[in-house]
Amino acid sequence: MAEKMEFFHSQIVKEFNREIEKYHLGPLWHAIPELMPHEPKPQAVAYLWKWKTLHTKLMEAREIFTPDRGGERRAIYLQNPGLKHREPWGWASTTQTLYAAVQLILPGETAPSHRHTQSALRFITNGSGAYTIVQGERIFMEEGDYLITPGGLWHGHAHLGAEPMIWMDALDIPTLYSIGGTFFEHYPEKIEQPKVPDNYSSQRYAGGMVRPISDRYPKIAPLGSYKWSQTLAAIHGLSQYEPDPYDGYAIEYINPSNGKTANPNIAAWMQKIPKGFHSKAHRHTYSVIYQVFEGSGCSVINGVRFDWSKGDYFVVPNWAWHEHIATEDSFLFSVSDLPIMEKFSVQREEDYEKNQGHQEITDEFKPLLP
Ligand code: GTQ
Repeated sequence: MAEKMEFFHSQIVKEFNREIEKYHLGPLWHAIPELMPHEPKPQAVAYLWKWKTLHTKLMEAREIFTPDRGGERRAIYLQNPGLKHREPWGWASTTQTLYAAVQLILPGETAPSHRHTQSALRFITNGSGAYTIVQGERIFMEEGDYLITPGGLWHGHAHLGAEPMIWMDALDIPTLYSIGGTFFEHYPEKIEQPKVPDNYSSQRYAGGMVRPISDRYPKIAPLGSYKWSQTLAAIHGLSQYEPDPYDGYAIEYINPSNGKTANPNIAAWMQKIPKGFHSKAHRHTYSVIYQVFEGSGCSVINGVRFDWSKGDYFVVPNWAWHEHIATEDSFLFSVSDLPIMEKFSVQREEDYEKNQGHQEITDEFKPLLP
């Protein structure tokens, strides 16, 4: 070992490392521990954003940015402090692979139609009365609904209701950015016009897990929105039985024509953590962004306690130990890069075995200064 250290710190090695830099070359012997560690060393950090901050900043943005003036959406994204060094704009990375934002649309506003290679999803947290139009289908949005816009589909939004509406966006922006797969196009008109009846896909799938016979062969996004009433019914059905030790009563949104995740690159779950439930800790290679839809409690992430309540967002980075505790009946919406990890065959999970599956709490979360 000492011999190895001597080698790395010897003058001749250091000089050579510097010398080859001039030719845009790099020494593997120096880089390998950082590039290929024994297990994932996430650059994203565990973090939490309070609803009060998000709401205040969105309200301040009401006049700063309007879709009419800027031609885009009024969305503010959650920048992971550990990934800020990514240029430009921190790659808008909430985790290493995913972007999450809060979006505000006011009555009368229109967010123009566009399409891109990034997959998008929305989870409606506040208000109703706006629709999103995806490939000619107007889908009206209500609190608790989950909506998808897989890559390549036209989508725009307009608000016909009377109250401001806020939702969560999640996209695979950092992944597409890093693999060089970004394409983006504006729709020729401001917003696409309807081509099928309103809420067409959720009516076609009103029965839940039964599909129209014409959807026998897998289709991209045969169902554009998953209504809260159905999600809640599924959770109530589950919650008569034993909870999952790690996640309480959790369901995954799937594509009803092929059984896979609703959005090909991004998994989405809704979970109920009943009052008093304390989950066991585990870790996995996928990272998760949570939105606290209802309730309050805390999550312990790598020994640090993150207290959360309604409206907050928090991130569990990849390979981080985590467990949840609810002080009231709580509903957590979450998105993860599980399908990406599966595509690269790196999905792994590990139980926390010490101390009956519970971590020792060594600290509590405090926001980082910029
Ligand atoms: O609403 O279509 O937060 O295209 C980022 C990119 C939202 C959207 C975002 C988008 C959208």
